[in-house]
Amino acid sequence: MSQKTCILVGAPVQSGAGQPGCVMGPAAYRTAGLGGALTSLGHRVEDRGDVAIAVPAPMPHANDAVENLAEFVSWTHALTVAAADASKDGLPIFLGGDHSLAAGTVAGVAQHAAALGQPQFVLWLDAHPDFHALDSTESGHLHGTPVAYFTGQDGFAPALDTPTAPVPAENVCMMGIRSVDRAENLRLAAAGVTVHDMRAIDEQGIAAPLRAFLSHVAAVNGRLHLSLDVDFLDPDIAPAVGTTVPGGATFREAHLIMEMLHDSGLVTSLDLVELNPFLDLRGRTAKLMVDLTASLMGRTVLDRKTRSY
Ligand code: 4U7
Ligand code: MN
Ligand code: MN
Ligand code: MN
Repeated sequence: MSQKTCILVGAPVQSGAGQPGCVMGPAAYRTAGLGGALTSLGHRVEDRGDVAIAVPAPMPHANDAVENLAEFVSWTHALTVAAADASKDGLPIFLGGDHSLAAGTVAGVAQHAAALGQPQFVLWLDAHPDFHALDSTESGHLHGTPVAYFTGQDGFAPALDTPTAPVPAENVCMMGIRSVDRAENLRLAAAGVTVHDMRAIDEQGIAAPLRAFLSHVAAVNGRLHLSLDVDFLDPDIAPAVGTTVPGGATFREAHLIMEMLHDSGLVTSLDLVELNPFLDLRGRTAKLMVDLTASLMGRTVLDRKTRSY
């Protein structure tokens, strides 16, 4: 097993969500034993603490629904820098925080990939595609926008410039999708994002589409960012999230994805997002997210050498 340096970066962002609680996410992951799980797998762990922003002056927007735009802009700037920086030193694990943080984390890791001359890919595990721009969101909750931002879509200026290294929309693979707004549907198709909705997973399973995506990433020597939204999982096993949608991934589907990702050796950065510990049941969602991270980082039931297939 290859030993990694895991860099924990807390991102206590909740300005992008519709209800408070995600601010407690980084503390919940530490409490659930994320660091210890990684060291017991033989990895080095460096915890950089939590990123912070200064309280910004309010920023109005022509779309009246938009909430907390100034906070979104500040977090995106701060996390882009933190992510580009942490990527130089190891495998960053961003402890969210709501999903608006991925605007910054993905922009930052993609900057690092560009500096290395490698293409950046993103595996987006979520009930939602998070493909709104500031002009199209109806809820105004900016955790519904990060993919549009880091793929360089229109609709963020002048609040935010296009990222310096936008991820090509064709390099984004989504799985678990089961709640898509009309504006997102139109723009996803136009942009060329690969979307495996739950209907496709019901029919094909998770392994075949994932294998196809991973072999493409490997063939072009890509770097792979994994963004894991708690609501990818079925709410029965992962209740601690503000935006539950029935019919999510099962316990084994989720672990199988992590196990296959581990075997691929391709993942170079990770977001753990949307955990709202205020909604959890005795820490079970936080612990499940830690266990999934452990599978991603090499935990197996059997020693590989004793496996018979
Ligand atoms: B999450 C939504 F309308 N699309 O824009 C919106 F369904 O990071 C949900 O994936 C966004 O949890 C969910 O508010 C953002 C809604
Ligand atoms: Mn919301
Ligand atoms: Mn999301
Ligand atoms: Mn979601």
